[in-house]
Amino acid sequence: MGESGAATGRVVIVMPTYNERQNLEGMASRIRESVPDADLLVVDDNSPDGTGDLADKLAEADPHVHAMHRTEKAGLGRAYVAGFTWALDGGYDLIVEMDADGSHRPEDLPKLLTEVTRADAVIGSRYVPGGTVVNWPKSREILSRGANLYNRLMLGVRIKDATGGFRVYKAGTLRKIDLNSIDSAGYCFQIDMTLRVLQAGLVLTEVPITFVERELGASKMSNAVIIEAFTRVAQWGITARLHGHSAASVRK
Ligand SMILES: Nc1nc2c(ncn2[C@@H]2O[C@H](COP(=O)(O)OP(=O)(O)OP(=O)(O)O)[C@@H](O)[C@H]2O)c(=O)[nH]1
Ligand SMILES: [Mg+2]
Repeated sequence: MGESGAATGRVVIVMPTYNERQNLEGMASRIRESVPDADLLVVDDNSPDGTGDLADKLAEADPHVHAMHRTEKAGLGRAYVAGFTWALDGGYDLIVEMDADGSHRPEDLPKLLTEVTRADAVIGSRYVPGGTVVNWPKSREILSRGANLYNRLMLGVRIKDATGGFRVYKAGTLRKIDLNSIDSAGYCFQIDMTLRVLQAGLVLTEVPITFVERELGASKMSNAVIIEAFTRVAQWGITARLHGHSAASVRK
């Protein structure tokens, strides 16, 4: 990241998309401006709105942009595992997770990439001092804050925003995690990854971000996604307690 003065090494931003045609081009150009040396991998699940075709066009026009096409909507977790595997095979040093809907601001990338020099992974956090959420209805904020409180109580994680999806992982961090055993489809994937990093005894830090509610396109949040997270967190939490420790403690 010569220009930004942030971390060194090859950086790739992995961005899962499903029906994000209205958001993708603007996000791609903001990313290219904010971190000019970084690459962007769009992981599209055959979006009916043509997001995948647009990703191909952007990739043709710019060697820093890559498009991966998957056959059907299988959840953001599976898209990320495919993208991470591609990134590790490609020899990238830093792998970024980022939504395509504008909630994660590309202008915050240099800050996250600087922070990861002091950690094994970094979460862009809405809930540490200085973090904010813009344009959320109260009900949405209550759901997110409630989910994070539930995670802390159930799992024993001290992380304030374990569901946050704006992150940077060092390649070595992802190599220590068995990506193929991950079976969380929705935002539960973020909690799953948080636990796996902590269980590996790695350093996971949070930096404040401003999270902006999407202005274009539709949210993929659903009851099924909420229920997946709720039941899995309960399973992880209770199983660990039965073994006499918290789910977030280091595996011996
Ligand atoms: N490839 C792929 N991407 C997905 C899938 N589901 C969601 N995404 C992408 O993952 C990112 C986050 O999805 P959102 O719809 O914004 O869901 P969210 O951020 O959890 O929920 P909101 O707070 O309501 O926006 C976006 O870039 C989506 O396009 C999926 O099944 N496959
Ligand atoms: Mg979103």
